[in-house]
Amino acid sequence: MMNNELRARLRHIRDKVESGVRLHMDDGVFLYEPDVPLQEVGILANYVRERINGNVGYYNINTHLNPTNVCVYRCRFCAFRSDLRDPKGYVMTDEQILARGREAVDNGCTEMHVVGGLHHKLGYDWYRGMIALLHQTYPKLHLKAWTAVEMSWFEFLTKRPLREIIEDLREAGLGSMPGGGAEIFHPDVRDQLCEHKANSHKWIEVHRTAHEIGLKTNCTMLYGHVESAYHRIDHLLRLRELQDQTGGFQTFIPLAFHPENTKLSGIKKPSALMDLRTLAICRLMLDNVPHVKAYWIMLGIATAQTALAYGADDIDGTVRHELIYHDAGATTPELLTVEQIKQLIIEAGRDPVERDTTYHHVHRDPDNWKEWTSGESVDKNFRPAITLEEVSTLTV
Ligand code: V47
Repeated sequence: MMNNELRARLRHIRDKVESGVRLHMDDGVFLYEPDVPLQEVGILANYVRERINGNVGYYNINTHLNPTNVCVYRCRFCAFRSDLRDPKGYVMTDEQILARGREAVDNGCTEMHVVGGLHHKLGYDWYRGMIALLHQTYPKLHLKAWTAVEMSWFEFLTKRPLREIIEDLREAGLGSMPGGGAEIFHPDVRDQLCEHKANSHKWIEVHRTAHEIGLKTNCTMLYGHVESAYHRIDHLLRLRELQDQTGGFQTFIPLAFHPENTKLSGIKKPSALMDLRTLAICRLMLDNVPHVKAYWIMLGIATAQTALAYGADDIDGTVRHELIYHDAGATTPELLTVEQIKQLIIEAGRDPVERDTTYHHVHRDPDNWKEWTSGESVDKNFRPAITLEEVSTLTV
């Protein structure tokens, strides 16, 4: 039951959301209180989601490539990584990588999501070479590749400035960057999860640099492990601040922790209710990011469908060869057909729209489905929320 004080605070937040006014740290932490009904948070997030994205549910046709799982870091939440001499460790050959590209193109994919481990013995040229090889062979396939953690590793390997490295990768064929490696920025939590890898300042610096040279990127948050509501909102506010400055994030993906086969396997996986609440709060706090993705691989299909009414407007893609979540116990399929993904969006009451990686409409040739072109941006009318200070300067 909500008491009067809770009701009044929620009404205040509702007023702000309905007037397009920005929420603050305290608002976000408050919305995580278990006494605040999930449905109320969901209704607010859905209001924002429909204001920004109408009734559309976006998807893409994509594949994953994890060229190596060998990694110098030992992040406690990761079930995918391998030590150098572990029998589980692998490094893909050029032939295997090209075969994945061929399979992607033959199946109508517009995007390949490329991330992996930071291999002890492989140099920057191996990582760059793979992008060049894929791009030269399959120039239409968008390469969304290398997280900020990998970019920071390349900086360490090459001793070159970040900007130069990202420009060099773009020249080789990099199309955009995924949002991984963000985890939770606050050092109290980050130091418990992955103390050695790129810290929050480095993650932000990499994305800022990418945005400055005109490369779009995504952003994520890994939740449901050792963090509190405060740490989650702090994370979102750091992303929001960068987005205010650059506008380079296109979508945010909240990632629910999957504990199986990790060093944190004693922790219980977040419930569907926590997944929906987190998604909704993220939609409300990140008022300047046009899209929020309910990644079906990680949430499961039923929760991803429900999430389309709790703030999400995108459910990622058909996906092939996903390993990071499946190694950590995900029981979702590794692939949905285009018909299945469209059907699950329709069942959720939304209109399915295929988009490319940078959120342009995809038009397919009706006589040859694998042939496609990108059309106009889906975000041409996007306007972020405004601050209370800005409201006071508006003339009526
Ligand atoms: O950074 C790793 C997370 C991320 C586990 O940009 C785990 O479009 C839960 O970033 N349980 C990689 N999460 C995945 C990622 C992503 C996924 C889909 C789309 C996009 C995009 C980006 O996965 C890692 C980490 O935060 N992760 N292990 C685990 N056991």
